[in-house]
Amino acid sequence: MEMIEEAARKIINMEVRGAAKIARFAAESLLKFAQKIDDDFDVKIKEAADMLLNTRPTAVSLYNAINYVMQYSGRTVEEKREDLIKRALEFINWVDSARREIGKIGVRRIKQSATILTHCNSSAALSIIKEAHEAGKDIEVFATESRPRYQGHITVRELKSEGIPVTLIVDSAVRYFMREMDYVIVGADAITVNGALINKIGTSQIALCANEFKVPFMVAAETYKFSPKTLAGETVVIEERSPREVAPEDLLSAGIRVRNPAFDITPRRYIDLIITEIGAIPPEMAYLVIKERFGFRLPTEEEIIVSPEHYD
Ligand code: RUB
Repeated sequence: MEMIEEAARKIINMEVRGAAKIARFAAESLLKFAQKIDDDFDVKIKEAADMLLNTRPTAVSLYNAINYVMQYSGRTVEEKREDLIKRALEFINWVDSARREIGKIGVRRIKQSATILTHCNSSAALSIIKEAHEAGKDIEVFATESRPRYQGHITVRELKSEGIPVTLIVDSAVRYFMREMDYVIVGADAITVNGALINKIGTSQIALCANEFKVPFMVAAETYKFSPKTLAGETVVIEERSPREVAPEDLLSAGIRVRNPAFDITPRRYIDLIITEIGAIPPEMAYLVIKERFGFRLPTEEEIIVSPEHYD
């Protein structure tokens, strides 16, 4: 279990972050752990799954990854292990192929010469941008810092290393630059049944601003980011992280109250298109994606409950 505790720690402290990477890492961790179980397979793997599930509450990808891998079957420990490993590998392949597919579909929406604004660090959004660059399009990117964790720094390094011209801006400069943008492309932590997007805090302000300037707002989201729990009436839990990520110790010890939500909700009316690996769809189609991907079966009570709070 030490190995799973270590994996959970890496997700909590954001050494592994971003919805796709978290989901892939969880599937990989369960696979490695399963290889080591000698007896009581069901009990031990369930304990590991629960521990991973309780790391970050907003990323529906984590929940979908774990549910996918945990639907293994078999009579003996060997059979169960084999099936779980097969399922984990299938999920990992889903993550990798979906990202590539999103790039190929998304690139068709990008004109020959374009300036694109992105927020945070999304592997799916960057897949479209990189694909456009590789296709010989004249692409320039503006990336927000994405306070308080500065994932924008990861984005600018990543794009620079691909030879894509990129400019870093503070989050509050979005409206100042919006008139120069041709598209906004962001990733997703979750898509709800009513087509709303849950993504890095600040995304909804950017969407409002894009709407004001009539700049198309596109979301790159693999289908495993769509939330079957919302079909059952659940809302997506918004993770609130430690005040220490935002304010220095002297402010905190002076009793200043800090709120630090990590994600926000963008209603579907501000979203032009969601680019998934099964096609570019309007947000109104979210229900159909959930139905196609996860079936009609509503999640059971046990599958729904995750303990939401996670402070450091
Ligand atoms: C990451 C974030 C990303 C989505 C999508 O937040 O909001 O936009 O997870 O990323 P955090 P990807 O850094 O807090 O995990 O497309 O790579 O799944």
